[in-house]
Amino acid sequence: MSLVQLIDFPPLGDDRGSLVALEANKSIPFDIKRVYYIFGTEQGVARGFHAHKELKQVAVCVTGRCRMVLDDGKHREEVWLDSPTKGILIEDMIWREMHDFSEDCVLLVLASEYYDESDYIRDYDQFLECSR
Ligand code: T46
Repeated sequence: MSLVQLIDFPPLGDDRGSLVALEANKSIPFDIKRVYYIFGTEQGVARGFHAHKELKQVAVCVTGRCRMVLDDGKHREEVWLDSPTKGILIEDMIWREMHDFSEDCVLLVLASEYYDESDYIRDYDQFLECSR
C-alpha cells in the first residue's frame, strides 16, 4: 500500500465562498483529541524528522503549501500538500519530514492523542531499529 494516503475534503461552497468541515470518525478516521497548526515557518527551514509510536494524524495545508516526505523504514514517498481540500493521513510508525514551506503556509494537524513527548522517536537509526 502507498505510504501517501490522501483524503479529499469536499468543499461545501456557495456563492459566498468555500467551507470544509472535518468530523471525527467520518472524514477524519479517528477520535480527534488535539488540533494544532504550524505557521510562519522560516524560508528554507524543514520540520518534523521524527516518527510516532502510537499517534495518528491528518495534516492539511489550509493556506499555502509544503512538501511532506513519509518513510516507513523501507520506502520513502513524498507529496505536495497544496490544497485546503486535500489532507494526508499519517499512520503511527511513519517517519515524516516537512520541506519547502511557502511563506503563507498554515499546516493544520488533527491528532488522535494528546501531546506526549514520550511517543516521539526523533532519532532515525532508532526509528529504523523499531520499524524492523
Ligand atoms: C508532527 C508534525 C507534522 C507541544 O507542546 N504540543 C504539541 O501538541 C506539539 C505538536 C508540539 N509541542 C511543542 C514541542 C516542541 O517544543 O512544540 C514544539 C515544536 O514541536 P516539534 O518540534 O515536534 O514540531 P514539528 O513541526 O517538528 O512536528 C510537529 C508535531 O510535533 C509532530 O507530531 O507530526 O508537526
